[in-house]
Amino acid sequence: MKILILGGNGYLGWPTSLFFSKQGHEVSIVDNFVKKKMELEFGFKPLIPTKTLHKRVDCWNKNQNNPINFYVGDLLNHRFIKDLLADIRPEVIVHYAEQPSAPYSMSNRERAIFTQQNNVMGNLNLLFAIKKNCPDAHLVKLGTLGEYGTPNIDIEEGWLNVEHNGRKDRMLYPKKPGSFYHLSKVHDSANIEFACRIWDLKCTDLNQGVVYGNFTPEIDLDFENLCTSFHYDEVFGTIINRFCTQSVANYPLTVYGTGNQKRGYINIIDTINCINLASTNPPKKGEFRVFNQFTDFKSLNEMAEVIIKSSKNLGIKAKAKKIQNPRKEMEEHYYNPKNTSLISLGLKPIKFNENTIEKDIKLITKYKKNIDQEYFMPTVKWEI
Ligand code: USQ
Repeated sequence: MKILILGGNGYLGWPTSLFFSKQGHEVSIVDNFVKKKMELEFGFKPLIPTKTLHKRVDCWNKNQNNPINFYVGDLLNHRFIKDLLADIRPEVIVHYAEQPSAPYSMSNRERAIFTQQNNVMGNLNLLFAIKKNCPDAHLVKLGTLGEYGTPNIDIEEGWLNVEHNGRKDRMLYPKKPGSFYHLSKVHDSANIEFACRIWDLKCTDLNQGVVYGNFTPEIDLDFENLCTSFHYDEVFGTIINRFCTQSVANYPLTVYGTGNQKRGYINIIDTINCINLASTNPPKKGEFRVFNQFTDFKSLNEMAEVIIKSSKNLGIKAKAKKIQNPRKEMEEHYYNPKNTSLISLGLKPIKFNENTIEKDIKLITKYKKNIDQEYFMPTVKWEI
């Protein structure tokens, strides 16, 4: 397949590109490096030093016989993406190129607006470019499980059968997201569903849970030269990656509020397996297909427990500490999201447990001297 990875320099985009190249597909990457600027705004650095995209692509292309191409460009530049799609004519477009952080979007007005402009407008430009230059391409879009929020009913995969006053219809599942970032993905989903319905495009919207992990089989071929960006700070670091890093630093795991919030999780290797399953099993023309992409769901306290046990097995004495929740979110709630679609396509989930997390903790330990404890306590608050 000809695959275009948008946001191919990111935590997920880079390992996804390596995976597809290794499988023999023709891979092109696009990135505008805006994440670097966002990191610099806060002064945060990833834990593990990464080579520039140029160096990583060079290293990969020298050692593999299936080169990756890369382009520097911004989805906000409609002409750029339109011309690129005309040149490449991809069959699959994996879209990761969005501002990915909830705290970033909640830190001030400018960043809330940047998040929605960047994500929603970039995605719209992409939809127009697909319609014009490759209407048969399959758009695989990274959405988020957080689009649904924590409703008091079961969470279906994107759609809900509704009966109202004796009549029935299939509607987009009602959304109750928890940040301007999560909202940007809700807006994307609505725009994509509309484009599928009106223009006959085809899309898989992947409502993904919180990702954890710092290696994939392809990265492991040459970790030092190929590793991906791993954050543990309060803005870009996700919960499991933060907890594992805190444990290595002998810093109490920062559980926000009661810790009874439940979230869906997925290992970085399974993210890529899911993208692969979606890409190789495309929907039909005009279909807006939604998969919930997580393998496990747990409360933050349960998750902290697993990390504490795993750390103990490695001789690290970790503990959790409940701190005031900087976010406005439900801490006691019903949670039952479905995830049967990807499993029925063949996903064999990596279970989140003491053993799987051990390798992550060991790897973090190798970079212990880079940990900056000032990144741990949250300063971004939902109530400004
Ligand atoms: N949390 C803590 N302690 C911390 C950091 C976070 O208790 O030190 C809590 C948060 O309050 C929240 C949960 O952990 O209840 C998850 O927070 P997170 O920062 O790991 O995840 P979130 O902000 O929801 O966003 C992340 C990714 C985002 C993705 C989303 C999937 O940054 O790109 O869309 O996970 S989901 O959470 O399912 O919406």
